[in-house]
Amino acid sequence: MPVIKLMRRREFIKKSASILASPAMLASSVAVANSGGEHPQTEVISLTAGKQMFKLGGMDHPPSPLWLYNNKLPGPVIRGTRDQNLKIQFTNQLDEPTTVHWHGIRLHNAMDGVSGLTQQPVQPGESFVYEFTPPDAGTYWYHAHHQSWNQVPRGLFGPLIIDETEPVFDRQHDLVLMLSDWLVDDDEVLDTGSFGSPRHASHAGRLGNFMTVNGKSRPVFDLYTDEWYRVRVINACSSRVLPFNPASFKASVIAVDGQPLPAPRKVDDVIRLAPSQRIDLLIRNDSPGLLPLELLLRRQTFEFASLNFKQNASSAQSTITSVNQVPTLPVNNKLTEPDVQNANQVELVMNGGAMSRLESLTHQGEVLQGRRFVETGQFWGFNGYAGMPENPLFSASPGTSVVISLFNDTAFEHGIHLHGHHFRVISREGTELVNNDWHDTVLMSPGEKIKIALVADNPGKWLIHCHMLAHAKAGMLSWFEVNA
Ligand SMILES: [Cu+2]
Repeated sequence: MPVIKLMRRREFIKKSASILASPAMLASSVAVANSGGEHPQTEVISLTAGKQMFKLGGMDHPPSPLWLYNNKLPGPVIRGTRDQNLKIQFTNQLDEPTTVHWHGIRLHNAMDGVSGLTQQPVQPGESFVYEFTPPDAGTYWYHAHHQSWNQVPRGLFGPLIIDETEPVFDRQHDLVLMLSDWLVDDDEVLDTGSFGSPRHASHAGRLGNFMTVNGKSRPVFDLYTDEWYRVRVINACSSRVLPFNPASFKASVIAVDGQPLPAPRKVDDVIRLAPSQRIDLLIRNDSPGLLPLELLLRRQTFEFASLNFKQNASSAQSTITSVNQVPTLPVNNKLTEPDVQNANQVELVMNGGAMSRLESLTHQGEVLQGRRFVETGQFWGFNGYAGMPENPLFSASPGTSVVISLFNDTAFEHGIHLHGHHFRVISREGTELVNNDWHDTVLMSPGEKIKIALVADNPGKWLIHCHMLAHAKAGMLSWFEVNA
C-alpha cells in the first residue's frame, strides 16, 4: 500500500499560520439571479475549461500546470434553486475533448455529460449548453466526464449548490469545503508523469500526497460562537476515501449525497466518505477558539482545515441561526420509494485488481489473462467483464423498482456511483439498515455485500461505475437503461 503522507510534518508547522478565510471569501460564487418581475428569466452561467498555472495550496507554493474551470480552483460555485432552470454555457479551451457531468443531479439524460454515452465530447474551441432543472436541493458538484481519470485530478471540478426554495441558512452560515488530494513531486508541483500509471490503476487508484480545501492548504474559517452553521463537505479526490469523525467537529450530519436526513443525526464514529460523496454537517460551537477539522488516516491524524470561533459582537447576527432551536432542512419530497418486495433483482460483483484471486476478465470479446491485463490496462470488472459492455447491466421500464445486490470480491475499496438516480442503501452483510439513507454513491469495503434499492424512473442510458477514477478507466464501469 502506498504510504499516506499528505504533507511533511515540518510543512504542517511552517504553514499552520495559513490563510484566513471567511465563508464570504470562498471560491467566487456564480448565482443564478432572477431578473425580477412576473416572469423570472434564467441567467446564463459561463463556464470555460482551460489550462492555467496555479499555486496549489496558496501563494507561498510553487505553480502547477492545472486544468481549471474559469481559471479557478475549485471551479466557481454554481448556485441554483430547486425546481428552477439552470443554464450553463460551457466552452472548451483545452487541447483535448471534454464534457461536464453534474454529479448527483437527477437530470435529463442528454444533460448528464457522459462522453460517449449521453453526448459526444465537446471538442477544443467548441461550446455546449447544459440546461436542466434540479429537482432536489442539496450539495452536489460538477466535474469533467471525458477521461475523468486524467481531467479531474488536474483540477476540472467545482461545487454545485442547489438551494432550498426558502434557504434555511444564509450565506454567512453556509460553508462549502471542497477537498482534493494531489500527487505532487518533491518540489510540491503536480506530478503529471504518473497519470495513467498501471500501478495506481490496479491498486487503490491515484492517491495524492498533498491536500487542498477550496484550493488552499489548511485554511482557517472565521465563525461566530453560539450560531448554527451548515458545512458542506465534498470529496473531490479522484481515489482517496476521507475518514473523519463528525463528533470531533462538534457536528451532526444533516444530509448525505445531497439528500437531507429526516433529522440531524449525531454520529460518534468514523464516517468514510468515498470519492464524489458529500456530507452536510450542522456545527455550532459555544466556546471561542480554534476547532481543528481532522482526517483520521491510518498512521496519523491530518488537520485539513480549522474553524476559528469568536463571539459575535454585532447586534445584527442572523435570527435564523442564533436561536436555540436546531435548524432542520426540508426533505426533498420527489424521490419515489422503491417497492423492495416486488423489485427486479440485479447482481453486481466487483472483480479484479491487484492481490485478486481472479484469473481472467472478458474485455471487448477477448479473454484477458496474465500479461494482457497490463497490456490492455484493464484490471477491474463488473460481473467478469472489464470496460463498457455492449449490453446494459439491466434494462427497466420507467417506475420499476430495482434491488441491486453488490458484492465487492476484490482486495480494495470501491465507491460505486449510479448516474441519474438516488438509491437507498437497504442492507449491509445481510442486515437491514435502520438508517437506509438515500445515496448516489456507496462505498464498499473488500469482501462486503450490500443491497441498494431504487426506482428506475429517469429514462435514458445511465452509467454505473467506480468513482475511484483510475478504477473506472481500468474497466470498472457498466451502464443501465430506463426505457422511455
Ligand atoms: Cu474502484
